[in-house]
Amino acid sequence: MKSFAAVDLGASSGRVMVGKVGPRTLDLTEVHRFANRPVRVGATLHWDILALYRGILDGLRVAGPVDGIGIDSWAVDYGLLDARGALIGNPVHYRDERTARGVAEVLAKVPHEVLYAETGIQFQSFNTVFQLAAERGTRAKQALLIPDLIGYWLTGVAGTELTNASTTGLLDPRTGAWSRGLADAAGVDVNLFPPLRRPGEELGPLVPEVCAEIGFGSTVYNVGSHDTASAVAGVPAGSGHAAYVCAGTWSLVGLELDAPIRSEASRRANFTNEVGVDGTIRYLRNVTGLWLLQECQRVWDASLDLETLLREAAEVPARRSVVDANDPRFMPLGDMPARIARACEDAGQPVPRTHAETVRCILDSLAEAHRRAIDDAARLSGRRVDEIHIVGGGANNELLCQLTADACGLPVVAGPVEATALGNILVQARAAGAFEGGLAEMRALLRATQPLRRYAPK
Ligand code: LFR
Repeated sequence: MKSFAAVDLGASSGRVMVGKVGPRTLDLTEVHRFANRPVRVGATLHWDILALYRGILDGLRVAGPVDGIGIDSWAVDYGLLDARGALIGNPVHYRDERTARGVAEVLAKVPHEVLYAETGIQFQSFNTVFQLAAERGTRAKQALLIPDLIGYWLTGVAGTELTNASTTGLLDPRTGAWSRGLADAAGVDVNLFPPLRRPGEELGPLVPEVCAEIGFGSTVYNVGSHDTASAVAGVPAGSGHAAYVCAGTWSLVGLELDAPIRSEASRRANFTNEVGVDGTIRYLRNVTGLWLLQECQRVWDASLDLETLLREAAEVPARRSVVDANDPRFMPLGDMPARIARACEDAGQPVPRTHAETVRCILDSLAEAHRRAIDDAARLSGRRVDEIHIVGGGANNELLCQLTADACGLPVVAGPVEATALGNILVQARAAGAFEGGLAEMRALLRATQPLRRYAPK
């Protein structure tokens, strides 16, 4: 049996998890969790990247000697390095509003029809292509996506991991290579990114300074470094008729396909074709997920107990107020309860008066958005869906799982909650020879070892 550390950075917290893996064993333990608190400096919202890095080093020290380390995080964001490899400023948060300028600049040169036909990537104002276009007069010599930046600090080796590279909006998912012509047309220098690496490729050994700091040496492996790529690898589906919802800050809702779909209907439905582990395509829609609830909790009292809130929300009559979860007004940080009240009012729906009613409105709205995304994915791909897997933190939310089953009229299998860390670890384990097989074997191991809960539609 071998053990591996998964570094999993989420929008609100980072975790270091240790997985012990053998041919029939998969045991996961969380060894360290730390807050991820963005910092506004002037008008710009930043990630506190050094605080995250410190959390990672602390976590690795607690993890103790492991046979490998894999890093995943949210997508699209990056750090810029100067000619000496030093970071130029803190990476900017994808919820920062600076991207509007980049969007206008890129779309004036390349219409979205062309971007989509080439890359299959959904329109999001924060896509890397737009963010890079908004960087004016930068003296950067290199751009490293967040997990690649951490990997660079740990090993001294710079690479661009493929699944995350696909979210930049600058990569052709059919060839797995940069779309150089498109990048040139958009005025973005794709040479800022170091060479592409596939999940499972070794990145390199830890540098001596890191070994001294954490107390052991190890190897960093490329994994599905886009958290959603690792989460989808960690979906315990046994059939080709499963849809997934990776439910966390976002709900990423869709299907695993062999090839991208870049039709005009797909573009209009804003479905994305992100590259997955082992050359799969993650055909999905970003639904504004539990972010809605997280922001409400932040604005209310942080000490409010989520379990109590959810229990009370379960007693509120169903579907009294349902709003469009993807309404752009919900994107930035802010007073979410007020925005939801306003959205209900604008839609001519009863305005929630209590915390419980607001929570119920959020969960009914997410369940409805899940249903719409699954219906659209099935229609656009011509695939039948007969089961829904909910993985990630949202798999712990019983009300959300039940409401999703009810809205879709399909059974929901909930779990694993830590699908991302498990997907991260299984890719390392395979690369290190502790496990053999493809995604099907990984998923069979997940079904055999991880607790899953079923919800029948009512
Ligand atoms: C989820 C996620 C989504 C991506 C969003 C922004 O954590 O990675 O897949 O669209 O964050 O990067």
